[in-house]
Amino acid sequence: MSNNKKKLSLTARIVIGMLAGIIVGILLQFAFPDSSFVQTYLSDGLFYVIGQIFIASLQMLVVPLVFVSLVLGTCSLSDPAKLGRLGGKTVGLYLLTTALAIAFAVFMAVIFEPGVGLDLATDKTYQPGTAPSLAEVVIGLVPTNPFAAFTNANMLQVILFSVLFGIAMAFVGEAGVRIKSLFEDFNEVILKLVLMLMNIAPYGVFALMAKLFSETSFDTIFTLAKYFLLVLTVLLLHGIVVYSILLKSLSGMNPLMFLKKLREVHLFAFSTSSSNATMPVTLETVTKRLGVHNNVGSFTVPLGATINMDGTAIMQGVATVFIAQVYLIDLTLVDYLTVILTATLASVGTAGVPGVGMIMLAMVLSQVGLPVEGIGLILGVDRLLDMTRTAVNVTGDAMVSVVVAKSEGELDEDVYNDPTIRLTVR
Ligand code: DAS
Repeated sequence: MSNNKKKLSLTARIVIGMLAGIIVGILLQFAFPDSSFVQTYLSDGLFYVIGQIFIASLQMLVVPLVFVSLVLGTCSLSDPAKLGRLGGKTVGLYLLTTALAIAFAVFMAVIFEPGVGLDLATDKTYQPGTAPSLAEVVIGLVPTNPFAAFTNANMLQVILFSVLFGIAMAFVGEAGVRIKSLFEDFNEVILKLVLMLMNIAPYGVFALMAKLFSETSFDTIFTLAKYFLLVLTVLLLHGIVVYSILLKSLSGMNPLMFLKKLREVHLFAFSTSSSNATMPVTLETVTKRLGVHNNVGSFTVPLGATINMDGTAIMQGVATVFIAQVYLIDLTLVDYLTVILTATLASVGTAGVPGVGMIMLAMVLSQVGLPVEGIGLILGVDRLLDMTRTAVNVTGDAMVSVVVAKSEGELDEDVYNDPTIRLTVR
């Protein structure tokens, strides 16, 4: 064997891990149906443990990575006015794309009527969690105790504290320069840790997929096929077509190169169903492969993982219309506008973790007087949809990062257009 056997790329190894996990999961489900051994020792045993260790290892890095990169990014900004402009553009684009996403989803659900003619008795009652109100989100931005914010991974508070810390550092002269140099070294170590941990991704992805596909009841998917396929279609149209149009028209950058370089990010988001867990990979990709300077990416990516959830908004748009149709409730135009506004604002206050879309959906449904227990109808297929909508969520974060960086002259277009730049996971 030649000793320079080309090592499979990380993407290839993750894809292989994913496909193997799906095949093993399906085989276990059909070869050993209702097997307590498989459920106890594999689905809830080995696969669960490996999968959770993989996700935890990624989440372990989120708070230190966001703090260090955001402090560095903020203190490097030439003038604080630029920070205000950066924040305004970023938040504005995030809210705009989310509102666009859910309006598109509501329109498609009204046209294709996924819930019409379905007689779905709801035996599942759903006790939703509660998403915070907008006022609570705004008040909650300010950490009364930064250490508690770090301990609890309260990302909006971590982001605000990091930005303020970075701004202050820029005004303390020599001390700030010394601290910045320390943070630069710390940042290198954290990013190296991210790349090292990506080596376990194929195994973690295998375990997550094997568990999921050994438990997913495919008959639920067939019953809800129209709903499932409609959400999937709108997610793919928004994630590929709409984002490509927005990227090209707002930044002039090549959408194909963008989507090609986001492959690892998509695989992480798809397998973890968590924007937060994927964030280290998103940040590494946006800065190192798409050429977004760290003082932009370190702000837009963590913020996006928390407040930008276009994929989630799409699910909520279709689910709301679906549930109204199943319960034979006619929604008015004002109801639809309320759904669009509520879902857009609800996405601001919730972290990017698995299943958070369902919690926010309960809030959206109650705003328009729809039965919240209708969520029980779609829970069975939500996990598979969560994977895809998380991939759309993080794509939106990366797209806005490129657009904002380009508009601020903080995009290295040579890096963006260089197809050979990869994530070196050594
Ligand atoms: N899983 C969420 C995320 O991490 C999305 C969702 O639940 O809708 O973005």
